[in-house]
Amino acid sequence: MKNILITGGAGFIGSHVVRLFVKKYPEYHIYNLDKLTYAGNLANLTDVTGASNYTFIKGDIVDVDFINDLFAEIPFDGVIHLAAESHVDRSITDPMAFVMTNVVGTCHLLNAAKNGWKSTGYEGKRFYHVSTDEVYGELHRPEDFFRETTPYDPRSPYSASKASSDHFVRAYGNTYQLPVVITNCSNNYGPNHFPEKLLPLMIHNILHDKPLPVYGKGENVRDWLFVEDHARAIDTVFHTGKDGETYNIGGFNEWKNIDIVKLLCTLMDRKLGRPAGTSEKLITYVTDRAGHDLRYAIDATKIMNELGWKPSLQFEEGLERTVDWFLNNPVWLEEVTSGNYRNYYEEMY
Ligand code: NAD
Ligand code: TDX
Repeated sequence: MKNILITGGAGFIGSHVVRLFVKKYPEYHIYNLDKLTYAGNLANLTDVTGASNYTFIKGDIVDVDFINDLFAEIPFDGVIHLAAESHVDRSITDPMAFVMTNVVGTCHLLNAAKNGWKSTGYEGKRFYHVSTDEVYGELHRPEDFFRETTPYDPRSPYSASKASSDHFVRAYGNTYQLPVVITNCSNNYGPNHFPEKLLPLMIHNILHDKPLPVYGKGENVRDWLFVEDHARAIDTVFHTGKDGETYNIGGFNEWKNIDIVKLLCTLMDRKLGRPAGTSEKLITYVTDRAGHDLRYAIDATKIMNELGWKPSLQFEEGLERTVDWFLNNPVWLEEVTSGNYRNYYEEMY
């Protein structure tokens, strides 16, 4: 039995990774460590909660004593680190929370793994850091893509904190030979996406006939990947990626924000049986995000060629599955948008 620590497993992407690993690997014991911030939700994991190879641990990666005690208590064979503050807009209003969790928290985990694995040696161990394409900055020319060799140029407090954590992970690999691997992925979408992010926020607002706030002119471009495809990529890299390597993950699926919102409006009208054009009327252009990156686009050739991963879903199918999930889970959506979410929304929009 191998003990695998997944951090941030109650969040959007982490919950899909936990589910995949608990179900696919009965020979692993999966420990899900999560602080349960506003973004962490155990309702994302009801189908695995009772599994015999799954344990949830509530805790904060910034709490160094807690992390060291945990590594002393449980001999982890692998760490898949997803816990983070993940929303760019929140990083603009409260950057220090991002420094603490994304930078300091990551370093606590690196130290605990380094020290904990010292006695047994690094053979068979792996520290996998899940990161983002935003560390590479923004693109301007259509022919340009982010590659693993693209220099870092983070431009928001969020991306600066993730870039910093990436640097620390690589530094521990180089200095202490810690067996690390990093992936940088583009925008995910799918079930359990927290409705502060573009697509679930728009779905929620369409359902409530509220304005659809498009930042600036809606010209910014993102590359979208279905969250289960990201979870599969994490599985692939965790098991077959090479120590010290970086792999970019993306969907080869670029959309201007205004175009993706309009596509979503059309789909929602069809699903809700409303006349065509109803949802689009809710689109409202609002003040742009400060320092808003223009375009992200990942070249995922390396992971495709070297590890054989590729996206499995066409975007239209993934979007439809996403919308169906939100329509079939109104209680989940209602619960996460009550309480503090309302205060956040009122301050933001
Ligand atoms: P999320 O915000 O939905 O989930 C983050 C999880 O981390 C939550 O469950 C939260 O409770 C937990 N957490 C936060 N601070 C913690 C702390 N101090 N200690 C322990 N747990 C803590 O985020 P997500 O969208 O699922 O992203 C997961 C990871 O993937 C992040 O590292 C993010 O940078 C990266 N990523 C996200 C995307 C995307 O499109 N969402 C794309 C590429 C990379
Ligand atoms: O209300 C909105 N209106 C709007 O126009 C929101 C919430 C967003 N936007 C725009 C900003 C971006 O150009 O839509 C685009 C997507 O925004 P987000 O969903 O906030 O994602 P983004 O900022 O691109 O970052 C996401 O992808 C990379 C995740 O939040 C990060 O965690 C991940 O690393």
